Amino acid sequence: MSETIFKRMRDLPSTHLLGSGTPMCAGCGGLEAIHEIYDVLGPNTVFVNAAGCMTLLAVYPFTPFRGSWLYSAMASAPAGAQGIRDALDILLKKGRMTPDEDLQTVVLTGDGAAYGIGLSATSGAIDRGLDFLYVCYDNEGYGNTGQQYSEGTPHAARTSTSKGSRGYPGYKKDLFTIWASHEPAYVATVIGAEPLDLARKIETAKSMTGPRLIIALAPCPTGWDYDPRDSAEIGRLAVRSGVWPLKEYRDGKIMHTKIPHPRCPVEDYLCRQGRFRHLFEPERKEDLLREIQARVDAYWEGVSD
Ligand SMILES: Cc1ncc(C[n+]2csc(CCOP(=O)(O)OP(=O)(O)O)c2C)c(N)n1
Ligand code: SF4
Ligand SMILES: [Mg+2]
Repeated sequence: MSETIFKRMRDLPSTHLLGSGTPMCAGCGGLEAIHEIYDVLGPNTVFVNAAGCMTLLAVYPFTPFRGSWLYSAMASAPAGAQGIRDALDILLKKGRMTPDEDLQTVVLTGDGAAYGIGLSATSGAIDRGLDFLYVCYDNEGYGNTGQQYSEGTPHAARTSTSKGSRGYPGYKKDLFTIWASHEPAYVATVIGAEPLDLARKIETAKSMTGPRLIIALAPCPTGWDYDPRDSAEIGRLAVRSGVWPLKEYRDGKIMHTKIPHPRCPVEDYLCRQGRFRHLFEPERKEDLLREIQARVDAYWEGVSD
């Protein structure tokens, strides 16, 4: 890399992600969320990333971040974070690093790692009270390898491994509740299309210690099959339809941070995405549409705040 590019990188605002050359798809909702999250977290951050789309952000020895980046196997990012946190603590204890030089340890993975392959390592890290922030960008499938279904895939979505006329037969795992049941310091859902809600939650997480977990729904034009320009609108529809509740857990309580009222029909969200086209063509699958709507309605009936 030339001296000029280095200079240009040095002169950019220090909290800004250096994203101009990233090889991500246009309209990537995961990247949008990470941009916004990094703007709040700032440069004193070390990322521990499990294999997935965001791994492409780092091309050794460069990353678009000011801080450091450790690449790990899909199952082990929280274990990597433990090693980093321990090393930082030793340096602090020995006086080889001042407290203001300390780094936030941030795990960054997709849903495949967070909901499935890496869940055991996450559970262990929360149990040990590891001081870390886990950011999951949830594009509801194994995006980097061609959008196979993951445990984050919603019911009836078509994926490259659920191509039948009724899509994925399973149901999206409730990762928020699984994490909250471990009683960590903080858990929140966010989406890049609601940047103020996201920024407030990252500020909250940044001000805390202990295990803190963020799940960002990540509209994915490539895996969800829609025009990249629609990403923000699809994100807003996920919230307005009630499909993606914005909420947080702290001190044993769950609070919704945005209650969509009135909720728009879930269909408004589904019909914008090719992965649900088979619910509308060649004929409407009324039973599936009714079931998906009924599940969302049942969720919100149980919400009192
Ligand atoms: C144990 C293991 N199995 C499979 C892979 C191949 N692989 C690399 S990235 C990826 C997809 C990960 O999905 P997710 O965590 O949702 O991230 P995304 O690709 O959607 O960003 C897979 C299966 C791997 N690296 N390790
Ligand atoms: S496949 Fe989806 S999540 Fe991955 S880079 Fe492309 S838009 Fe982003
Ligand atoms: Mg994924």
